[in-house]
Amino acid sequence: MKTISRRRFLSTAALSLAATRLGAQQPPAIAVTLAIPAEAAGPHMPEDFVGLSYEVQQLADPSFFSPENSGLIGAFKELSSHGVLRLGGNTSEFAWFQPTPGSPEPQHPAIREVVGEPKAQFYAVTAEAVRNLAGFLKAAGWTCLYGINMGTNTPQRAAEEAEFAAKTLGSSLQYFQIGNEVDLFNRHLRDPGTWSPKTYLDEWLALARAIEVRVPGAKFGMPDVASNVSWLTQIAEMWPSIQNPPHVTTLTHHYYFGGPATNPEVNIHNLLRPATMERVQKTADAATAAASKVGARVRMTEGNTCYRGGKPGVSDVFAAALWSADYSLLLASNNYSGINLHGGTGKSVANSVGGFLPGDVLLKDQGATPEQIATRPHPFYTPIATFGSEYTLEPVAYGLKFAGLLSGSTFVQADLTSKLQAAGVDATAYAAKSANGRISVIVLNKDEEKDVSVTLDFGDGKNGAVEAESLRAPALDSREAHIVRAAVAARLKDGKHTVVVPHASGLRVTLI
Ligand code: BDP
Repeated sequence: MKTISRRRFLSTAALSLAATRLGAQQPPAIAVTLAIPAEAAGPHMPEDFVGLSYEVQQLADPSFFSPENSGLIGAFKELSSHGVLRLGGNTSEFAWFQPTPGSPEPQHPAIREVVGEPKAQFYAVTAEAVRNLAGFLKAAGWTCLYGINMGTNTPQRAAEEAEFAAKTLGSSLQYFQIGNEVDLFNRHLRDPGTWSPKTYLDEWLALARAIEVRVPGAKFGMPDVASNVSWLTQIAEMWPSIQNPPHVTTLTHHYYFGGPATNPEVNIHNLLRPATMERVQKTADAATAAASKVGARVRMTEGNTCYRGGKPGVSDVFAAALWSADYSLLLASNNYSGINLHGGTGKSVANSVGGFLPGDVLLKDQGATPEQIATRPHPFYTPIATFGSEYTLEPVAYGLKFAGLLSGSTFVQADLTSKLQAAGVDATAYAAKSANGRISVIVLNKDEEKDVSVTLDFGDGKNGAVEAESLRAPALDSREAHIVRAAVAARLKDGKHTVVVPHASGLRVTLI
């Protein structure tokens, strides 16, 4: 499962930035018993929960998402046999649809240039790129959330593109997203004096209605805010006043733990500590309450560890795997329909944030050579990295894949995490039952030092065999991650099973 070559690993390990150094002396494992109820009455984690997010600008090269790009198709399949590709990002506001070769570029409105936001570099999304995307999705077995420009578009052009995308993508299209991070449009795309959830909704409705005319029954996800989830609440409040509202299946928001790379608060310790997920839980509470008002589900459609392209030593190391596993399962257990971790090529993401990646500046300031910098993925947070013609799964992708082991299962409602944390270990746990009735428990021990000995109590008289897989790496700051079959006792004893989950590792135990 290892995807990073030894040479690359050794050279990047020497560059490791994180302060995590594990002491030679290990404290004894903390013992915790978790009672696992047999009833699965919680949310269902969809089969296609796992997803990735890419910039629309990625479509400017029609050979990237193409049925010919077998390396990328292989990497997608390795991550998930049926995931969801979301196309959006800051660059989506500068795309214009070119239905036939040579059809003229439209007039674009003037926009303000702001540090950290993309420059007004307009580019064409051609019919060929959309056709290739359709072939790519079919080959990978993935579906797509198709992002349409809102920042610099017209209803007529949006509808023309949507019609072509709907016809070309067919059943591979889940829904349209119009506009990216609209809560930040006041920065560079709209008048900060008037921009609000209300003016957004009016504009969005004009675009969605135009699309509905040409794509009857079109489905939408919205509003794709960067972080201001109160927009979801306000939209849900306004929703009943809309006559014949367009079919919104999903309320969406983004999430980055912190940023940019130069921010010292973006470090492994802060990423993994319980307070990080407590804040995630608050957002989830607000978002799911809004979604239930409009009869939709929530999806986290773009996110990662560190905005503006990620941070070397945090975003591209094993800590990010434990973070993504935990983050994914926390949202799944809150009834999210899925998540899309952002990534892609260095160029597309650099363009999305104003032309360069702050993580590169950080590495240069720390004295890294160009060769050393080249051993890092670009962008630093990307789940699938491009090294030459090779596509490799990064640690953050392994965490997502590990969480995906519960896809298709229904959560058992038990507050396992608070039991672990009350015992003084920075660990979380989730239990779910698969369609064929098998119970799995995932324990994520994010603690930098403490091992935890977990006794899973499945109830008296419960009998059965056990199998397990672990998510691990030599250290939190390793540029690698592994999902491997773990050696555990094969059978339950009196309905109980005790496993040690070492610090900085994850374990899945399934009763078979
Ligand atoms: C989001 C944008 C995306 C960027 C990302 C980042 O939607 O285009 O690539 O942040 O800052 O705000 O890394």
